[in-house]
Amino acid sequence: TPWRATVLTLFPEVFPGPLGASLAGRGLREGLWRLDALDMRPFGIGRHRSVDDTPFGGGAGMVLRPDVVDAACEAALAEGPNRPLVALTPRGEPLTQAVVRDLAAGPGAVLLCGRYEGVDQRVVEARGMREISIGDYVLSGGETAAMVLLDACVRLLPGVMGAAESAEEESFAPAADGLLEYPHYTRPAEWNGLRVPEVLLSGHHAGVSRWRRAEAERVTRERRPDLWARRAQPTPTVAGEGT
Ligand code: 6GU
Repeated sequence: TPWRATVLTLFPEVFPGPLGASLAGRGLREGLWRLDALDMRPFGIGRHRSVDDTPFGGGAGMVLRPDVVDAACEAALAEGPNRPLVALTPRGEPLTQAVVRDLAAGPGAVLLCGRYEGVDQRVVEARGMREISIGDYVLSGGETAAMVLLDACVRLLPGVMGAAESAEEESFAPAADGLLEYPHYTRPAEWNGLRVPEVLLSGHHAGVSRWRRAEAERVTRERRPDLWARRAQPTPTVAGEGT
């Protein structure tokens, strides 16, 4: 049974969007994972199928009703039980590669896309939803955030990424020691008068490795002092131990 995502949304027509292309799209077509966009509108209340209402206490915008969201959750979990519920919201826990690895290792996820000013907090808590944000900026809705989260998860699933696109040594993978990636170059060796760094043309593998490590460290120090401070420390070794 493949990794299964159900997206709860008022805009089901935007899915799969970019997830239908490239490696994620091929994986979808090959049945390596599954994506269902579940329209919350049919769970709306009354003749107008209302899904939202004005916030208690006043303020701008509209809030998704807890009864509507709860019914949509119930329908999603009936189709694929034992999946974590995720609410995409700018007030959530930051999305990191550790969160992605955790979700990708499970059976899938049910993703609630907020719209308007947000979702009634009671259903978030009653359903034990994990609130997740994709960064410190404001999106008009959770759909694009759900796509980001799914892209990050799906590329870790067995068979989705080819050997050539190995997820092993890139930024944020454990093997990268929490550093940003070194820069990449391809042919031609000179373009518009700009040379590729000579060490990369040398065929000297140890030299290439040292240069890449130094570049990864430099760019991490310059752009991400937060990551640099928390980077993996070299493991102390004892003389004569190991190989
Ligand atoms: Cl998950 N949703 C919205 N609406 N805005 C965001 C976000 C999510 N993450 C960052 N900004």
